[in-house]
Amino acid sequence: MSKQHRFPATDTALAADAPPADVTDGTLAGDVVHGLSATPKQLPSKYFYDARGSRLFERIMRLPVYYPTRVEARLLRRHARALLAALAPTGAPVELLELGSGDGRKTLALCREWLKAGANLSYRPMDISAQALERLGQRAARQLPSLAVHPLCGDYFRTWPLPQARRHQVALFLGSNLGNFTDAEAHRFLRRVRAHLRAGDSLLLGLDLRKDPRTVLAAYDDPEGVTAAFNLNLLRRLNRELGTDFDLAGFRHYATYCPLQGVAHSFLVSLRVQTVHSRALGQSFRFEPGEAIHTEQSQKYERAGVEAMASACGFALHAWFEDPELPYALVVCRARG
Ligand code: AVI
Repeated sequence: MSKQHRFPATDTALAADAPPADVTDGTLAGDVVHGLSATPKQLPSKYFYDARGSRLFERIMRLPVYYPTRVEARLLRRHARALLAALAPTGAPVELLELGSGDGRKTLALCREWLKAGANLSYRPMDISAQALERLGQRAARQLPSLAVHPLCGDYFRTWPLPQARRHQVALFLGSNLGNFTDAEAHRFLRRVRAHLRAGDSLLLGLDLRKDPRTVLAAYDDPEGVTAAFNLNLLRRLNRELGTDFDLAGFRHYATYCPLQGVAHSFLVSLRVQTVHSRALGQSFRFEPGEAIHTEQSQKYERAGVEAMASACGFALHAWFEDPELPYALVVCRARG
């Protein structure tokens, strides 16, 4: 699964005095020079998802301790019809736009239910991975031949199609992907989504909620070490693409969860003093023993905060579907006029 939406992973609390992440030119080289020269050091989580990283993320989603994927799929199954009623209340034909669809497995199951309920549906999965869209197209043709699927490959906001006169736009942003943004980035992202919708159109967000801190922490520190491999793969990628000489054995995955802020953080911690050199950048970076690179944040939400964020970005919170066992929410937002 590709993750074009991942902005550089900075955290306002961690890097209060660091310049905003978008001061870089947005390239891997620019982001790495900026991030490894900053205090504390940081690397954008969007770079997790090379081919190996995407495969590792697929494995994470199947881990027993990684509950978000499972719980979200359960909510989509349980509330498929109620979601349709909340997202498209007028019964008008629906243009379903999924931001970061990957191979669309969960969404196709939702589409099946909506078609059974008589919805007039057109599905536009958006992703930067042409491969994932290809797989999605094949799966859709096999499982739901009557569904009109129009994949869009590239940046969401560049490929977003013009709204069609009689179609209600329903945007999906699932997987608690919003949680990998800082607050400011999440607001900017939602405002951009709002700008592409008309008043009355809808947005469905899948958001992980605050819960027992031990449950959250376990999801980011699995005993099989898949999350550790996923995190360390970032350094492997830099070795390949920027000619760095990171010794992966010299760094360890470390995850934390702060129940006050509701944020899980992932780090790569240097186990000794070491200097890493990049051939491509012509630059070296020194690490002290115990020095951390911040690689990801995963925000866990609460309803009041989601309501305020939606409202600040031009949406009204319209419906909330929450799992009774493991707090996770499907949030229906309506674009305000
Ligand atoms: C993609 N994203 C929502 C995942 C998360 O939970 O933050 C990425 C992830 N990182 C470690 N495990 C999963």
